[in-house]
Amino acid sequence: MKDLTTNTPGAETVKLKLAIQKSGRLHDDSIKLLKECGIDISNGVNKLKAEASNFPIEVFFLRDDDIPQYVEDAVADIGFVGENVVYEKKKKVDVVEKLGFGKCRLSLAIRKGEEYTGPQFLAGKKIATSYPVILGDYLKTQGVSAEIHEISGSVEIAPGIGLADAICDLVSSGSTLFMNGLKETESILQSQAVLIRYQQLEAAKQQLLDRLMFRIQAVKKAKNNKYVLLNAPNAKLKEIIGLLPGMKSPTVLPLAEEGWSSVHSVLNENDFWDIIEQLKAAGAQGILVVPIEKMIV
Ligand code: PRT
Ligand code: ZN
Repeated sequence: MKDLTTNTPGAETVKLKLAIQKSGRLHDDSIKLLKECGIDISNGVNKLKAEASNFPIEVFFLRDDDIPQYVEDAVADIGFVGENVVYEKKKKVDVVEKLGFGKCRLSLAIRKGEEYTGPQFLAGKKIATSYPVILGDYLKTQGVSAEIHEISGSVEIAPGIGLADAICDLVSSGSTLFMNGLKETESILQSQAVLIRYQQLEAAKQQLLDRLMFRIQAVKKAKNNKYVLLNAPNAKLKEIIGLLPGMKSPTVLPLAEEGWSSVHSVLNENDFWDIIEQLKAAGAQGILVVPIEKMIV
């Protein structure tokens, strides 16, 4: 296949334009992900834009709310932004990949002392939110008619100052709700940072995006897996190997001590503890668990 990203002398260099949050909750993790993908950003004097020294990518620093619009308009080719913002803005962009950070949920909450009787509780009530579109869609699907009061910040104080009966806001630990005397009643959207793409991306840029996606997926896979080394008595080897999934099959090496082998494998974070317990019970010893930096399968 012809490499469309190789630039001929004199021709303009093809670069992927990526929009990330300028400052806020997603900024550091966005930079960290790029770094884990081997992309170094030198954010020099010009804080609006930065170039990568070792990958054809240009990074724009923007407010998260503006990122979907910039990507729809092809001012940026791709962006890292919360799903909550993507679904609220309803711009024409493709959601390509969940990035595994910025996790939160968009929830409804009411005063702690009140008894929640289901979505109908909200009928005729005033709900304060920065997410009128997502909330409006939710109320519609529930067949509930309520008044949506849009505010841009400090939504959680609205019931306390008599501005609203309920709120619909992002929650992660729940402590903001708790501190404001509120309780979560329904979670209407699970959200995390995603990679979005301009819908008519040209071939040369898509090829760059494919290279970036290859790296992002390797980083994500590595985070979800652990490398495990253990010692097994040969008599138990078959049983122990049977417990291990591995990338293909586990590596088995003889130990210096007669009758023992060293077994190496990769375990998924989700069933990690279950399998470790079973391995111990089956006679495995000296179990070492090592983080994986990149995983290419
Ligand atoms: O300046 P800019 O417009 O770019 O930033 P912003 O102030 O709009 O956004 P920012 O940085 O606060 O959040 C950016 C993104 O982070 C959001 O769009 C979400 O996708 C994601 N995210 C993850 C969160 C939270 N967790 C979160 N907890 N965004 C906001 N919060 C707020 C929430 O609004 C509430 O005030 O944190 C409070 C609740 O947190 P807990 O832990 O007390 O429950
Ligand atoms: Zn914002």
